[in-house]
Amino acid sequence: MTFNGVLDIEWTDEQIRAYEEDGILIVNKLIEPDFADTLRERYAPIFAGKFETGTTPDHFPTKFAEGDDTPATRWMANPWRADHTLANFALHAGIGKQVATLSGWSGARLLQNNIHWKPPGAPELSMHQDSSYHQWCVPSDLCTCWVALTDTTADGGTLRFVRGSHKWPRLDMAEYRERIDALQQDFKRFLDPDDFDTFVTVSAEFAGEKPEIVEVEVPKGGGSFHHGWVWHGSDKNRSGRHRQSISNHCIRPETQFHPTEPANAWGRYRRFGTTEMDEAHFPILWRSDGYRTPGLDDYMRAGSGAALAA
Ligand SMILES: O=C(O)CCC(=O)C(=O)O
Repeated sequence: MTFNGVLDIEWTDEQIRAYEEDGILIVNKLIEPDFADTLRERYAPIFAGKFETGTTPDHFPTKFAEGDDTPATRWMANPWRADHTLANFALHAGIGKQVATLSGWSGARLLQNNIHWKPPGAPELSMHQDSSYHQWCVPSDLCTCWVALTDTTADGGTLRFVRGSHKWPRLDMAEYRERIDALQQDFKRFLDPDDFDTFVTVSAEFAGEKPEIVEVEVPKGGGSFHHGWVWHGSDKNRSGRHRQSISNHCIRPETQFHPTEPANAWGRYRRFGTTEMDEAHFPILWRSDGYRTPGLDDYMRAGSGAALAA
């Protein structure tokens, strides 16, 4: 049995239809507010480089001392490798089930877990499409569950979407490749862009569409789901409040490595002689037939996670 701070949600037909149509679904409560507080309390030490397990997260561009309020966006990928408490969100079967049942998949595998922290004054985060960075996955279908760990408002730099943009015609792969290369070389450009809307403007013109922006304004513990091709990002935090969030990018359980497309940083987890994904790095959180990567619950219950076990 694992910590039960994640809600067990049965989606209505209307919610599933809305997600298909808009590529987004906003929900006022996905996890318990107490659980949101517990997760948020881990942010100051982990961004200061204190790793409970001794393992470094996969991407950790900048360290910030505890108490440092510099108005810069803090981000890291796969902090679950470093922290048992954060693993209680990242590896939770309930998050996998929410994603899979909303997307119409047989289950959900974790591709990448992110944490973001935008202190007052933190800049915009470039609008982007998650799937564009993961063309090395076959299939490259993505769904992200994003949860606010503080109450969010439009002036507080919350997550924002372009409704229905997953259905827009897409730019060619060379454009995406250019963006990925730029991202690899310079995270700052992504976390503090000159114009965070550039890509959406270009993409909307190409599609002949007028972007309809939707801001995720929810109480802490609420959040959203978005399709991998939905344009999203966040505006500057113009409020006097900190804004923290956690998200899981998920893929279908049967996803494999593309045989030739470079997998960027994720290529280090590719095994020799096979395109299969290793569950130690891309665990299956939930599958409708009851399968779940063995050992996840033990990992969630270890260390600081023991305090969360029900
Ligand atoms: O929380 C944010 O500002 C951005 C989240 C996001 O884009 C993501 O996790 O993909």
